[in-house]
Amino acid sequence: MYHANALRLTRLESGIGHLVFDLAGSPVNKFNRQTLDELREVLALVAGSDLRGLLCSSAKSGFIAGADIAEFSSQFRLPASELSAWLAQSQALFSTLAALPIPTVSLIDGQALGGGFEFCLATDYRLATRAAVLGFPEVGLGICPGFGGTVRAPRVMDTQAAVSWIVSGQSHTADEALSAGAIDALVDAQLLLESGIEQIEQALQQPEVWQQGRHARQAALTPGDTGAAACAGVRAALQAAGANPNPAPALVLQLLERSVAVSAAEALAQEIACFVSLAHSDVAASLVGLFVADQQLRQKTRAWAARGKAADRIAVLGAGIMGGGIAYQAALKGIDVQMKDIAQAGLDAGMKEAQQLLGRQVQKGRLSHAQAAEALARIHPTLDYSGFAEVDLVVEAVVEKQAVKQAVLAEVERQVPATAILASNTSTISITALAQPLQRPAQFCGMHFFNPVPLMPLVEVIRGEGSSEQSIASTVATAQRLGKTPIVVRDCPGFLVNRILFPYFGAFAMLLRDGADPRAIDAAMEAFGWPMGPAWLLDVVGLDTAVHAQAVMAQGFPDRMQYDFTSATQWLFESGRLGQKSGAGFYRYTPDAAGRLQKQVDEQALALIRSQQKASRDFTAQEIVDRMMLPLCLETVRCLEDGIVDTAAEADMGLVLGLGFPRFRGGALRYLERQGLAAFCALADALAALGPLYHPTATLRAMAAAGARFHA
Ligand code: T1G
Repeated sequence: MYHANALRLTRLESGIGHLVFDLAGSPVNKFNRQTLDELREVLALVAGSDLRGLLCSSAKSGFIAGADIAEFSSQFRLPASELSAWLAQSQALFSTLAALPIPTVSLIDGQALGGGFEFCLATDYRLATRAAVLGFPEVGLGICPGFGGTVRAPRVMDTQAAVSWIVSGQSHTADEALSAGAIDALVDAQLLLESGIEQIEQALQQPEVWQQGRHARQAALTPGDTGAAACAGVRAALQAAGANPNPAPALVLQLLERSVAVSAAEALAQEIACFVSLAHSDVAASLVGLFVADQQLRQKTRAWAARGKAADRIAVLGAGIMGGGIAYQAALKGIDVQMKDIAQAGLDAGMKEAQQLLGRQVQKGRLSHAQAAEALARIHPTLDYSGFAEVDLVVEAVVEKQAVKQAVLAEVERQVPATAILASNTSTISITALAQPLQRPAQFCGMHFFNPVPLMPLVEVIRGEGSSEQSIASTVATAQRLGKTPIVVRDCPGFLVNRILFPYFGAFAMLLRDGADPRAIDAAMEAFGWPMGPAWLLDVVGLDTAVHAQAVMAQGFPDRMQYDFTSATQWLFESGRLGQKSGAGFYRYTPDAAGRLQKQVDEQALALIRSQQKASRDFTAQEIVDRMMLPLCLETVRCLEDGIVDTAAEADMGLVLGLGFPRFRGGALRYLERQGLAAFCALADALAALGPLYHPTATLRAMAAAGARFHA
């Protein structure tokens, strides 16, 4: 009856229509403009036909992934009137579906999220397989459902569950959906179509039951009943969770509190107003921007990985925290690992680290005891090079000293097959410099993991001057196989993430020099959205590591990273404070009953810092944020200009994944862009006396003058 790019409609023998979603050229079905246009045509066709009922299903592994998020960035820049009109049109479409004069059934196998779930809610019945995943992820994008979800869900499902699903943004299994009343029945995948036909026949035999359901979904939920009570429960939970920089959960809850008490028609209009105000927020722009950036990054990664070959067998040199973590990660993903160290004690520590990490997976129910034992057996500790003749990739994770790394790399190069790739897990040292003593520099690159390896998703894959495309492609493929998100960057001291982090630490050092209290700096930066402030972060990194890395950065970028004063980090380090690892740094750390380190104020450290300050001085939170964020953002700009990273999207993703840059701010370049490039340069000029870390580049000034942007 209908066959276009996204939708097909066929007439089954029984006179029932079967609508199939199958968007050409896309791995998922989504409501992009074209699909919505086709849906309009199909519904008009159905309304004018003699079909007895309508079944809706998907030809892909998922049902429908919602509205097309890739279209949001441009849509959300539309003025309120145009954005409202788009939503009103889509809502009207779903209302047309809900009002068809025949029974309608969604057959859900796989994900039905956001607009995809809203579609299902507009049909009379929902049958799902065990593979179904349902939910409203919109708040995670800083918005709320916009195709009638806030109106239909509380009227179709258990109201409290509906409110909680919408406000939390979480996805739910088919079983959860059944108990929440989000689906009518769980059905075997092979019987889905047949069950749908039965459901329609049943509705046609009992039209009053079928019609009654529709009528109930148009009404207000009576005040004082489940509607208000449901919202009250969720409000208490939301308040208990504390302040959230993302306004969407609180605003959508406010919307629901109002809209459950009015008619469906009125509630739909209220939903549009809420959606538009959220869509115009900075947070939505950031979160949607990150979704698109992630999509772009994944496309690049796929292209790289397709040209390479993931390692089947790897070796790790150095069984410290990083080496042990990398070995664990590889073993977890089914890869055999030789873990070499020069000391038995090192190997024991590395094995203990892996064992503990696997034990935690068992505790959390993610691995069985047998699976954990199998993974552990994949790690082969060794003091010599046994097994190295069979490896595809060696990750060097020995002490962060150029001469030591060079010697170790030159030695291991003689032990591995000529086809093997060597990768250094250095965090700062130039890959080109490390390649100097190697016979096969083309097969050498950087592979920088972040600590703790199992939790941090980012791996920087670093191209030295001599690294071949093939080595980079295979290292990307291996990082992917390890379950990580690789970003390919060009070589320089610190690469992308640490090159940007160290100017931030430089800003911190200057604030302390100028009289600030480290606790005030941490408080301001945590309020800004960082998971931990810079003093706390330095304690986690280790003050010895930070001092050492700072020296490497100063040598690499003496013009702006060589300081003419001694930093507080250096003072503390010299007084024997190494951060968390020694129990004291900027703060003091004592383990609680569960062995987790608790951070406490350390008067001794504060006294030491004060003794180096000319005078203490209060800075406002805004002053602190400006002084801390400017060098970080400007270094990100320089990395982009120097070609260390290819795109603004990758730079921002790198900071979010590698440093925990607050997601709701979208990354350094988006944050900079939000302030306006000209305003940002003016702020930098006002702080220019602090030194070259605060000086905008000529290109940034030119972009500001031309009104250019980093992100489309
Ligand atoms: N829009 C655009 N692209 C999407 C998409 C979407 N909604 N969902 C998936 N993709 C792309 C994805 O980027 C990837 O692209 C490819 O499809 C395969 O995805 C008005 C406001 C559905 C659980 O937030 O959670 O509806 O890498 O590799 O692991 O109320 O994708 O091939 O270029 O992730 O099987 C709400 C987001 C929108 C769902 C599938 N919906 N997607 O996971 O495959 S807002 C979402 C997901 C909305 C209305 C509102 C997952 C998935 P590429 P994948 P997967």
